[in-house]
Amino acid sequence: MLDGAPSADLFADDPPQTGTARLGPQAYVLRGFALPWLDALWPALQSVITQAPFRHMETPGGQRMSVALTNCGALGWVSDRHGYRYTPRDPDSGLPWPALPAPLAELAREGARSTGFGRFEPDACLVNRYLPGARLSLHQDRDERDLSHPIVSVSLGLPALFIWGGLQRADRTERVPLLHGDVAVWGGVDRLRFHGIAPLRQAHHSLTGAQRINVTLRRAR
Ligand code: MD3
Ligand code: FE
Repeated sequence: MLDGAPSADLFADDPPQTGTARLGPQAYVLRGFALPWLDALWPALQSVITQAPFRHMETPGGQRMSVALTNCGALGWVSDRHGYRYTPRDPDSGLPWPALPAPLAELAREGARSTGFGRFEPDACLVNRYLPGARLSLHQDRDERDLSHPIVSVSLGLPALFIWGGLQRADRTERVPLLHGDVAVWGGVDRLRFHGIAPLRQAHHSLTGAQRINVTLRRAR
């Protein structure tokens, strides 16, 4: 097997998993939690992607990201030569980001509530698209103003291997599959964990085709 590639026993159209995996004291993966929202969520996401198409951003170091992204909600995460930040407008169109779809906000609130984080009102929603081979290198999410808010993420389509590390870049990492419909919620002592996504394996998913979509809902300010 290729180093860093997801193990061969992850199949795109496997039946949904259930239950909760606890990655840390305040980090959870709710298996299949998004599935009841899919009928509302998938068309809403298509509308967002039509209004603000996926694009590859450049890192401050000048590298093109293999993950393509877009945003919805009041604020969107962007990266360019000047750094990472949240902006109220799509830099490609000059327009405000599309509105945050109600079912996504509801899913985020329910995910945070059911893992003990209490009230959560996201104002930023980053949508990542992985095609086969795309990856996200080890990083921390620290561009949000108040790091006491949790983050809720929704995985759709092809399975990915999530790389879960510690509070230091050099800490040992674990690999955790993230499957279609899984919702991850993390905050508190786990908010600044280093994490990433291993290169996506080529496969087909009945809803998304040959791609994985990950949506992260955040409170950016
Ligand atoms: C982080 N996205 O957009 S979210 C990102 O699948 C990002 O696209 C990844 O990292 C993606 O910044 C991963 C899933 C996740 C789950 C649990 C975590 C991220 C986590 C626990 C701690 C820190
Ligand atoms: Fe991240």
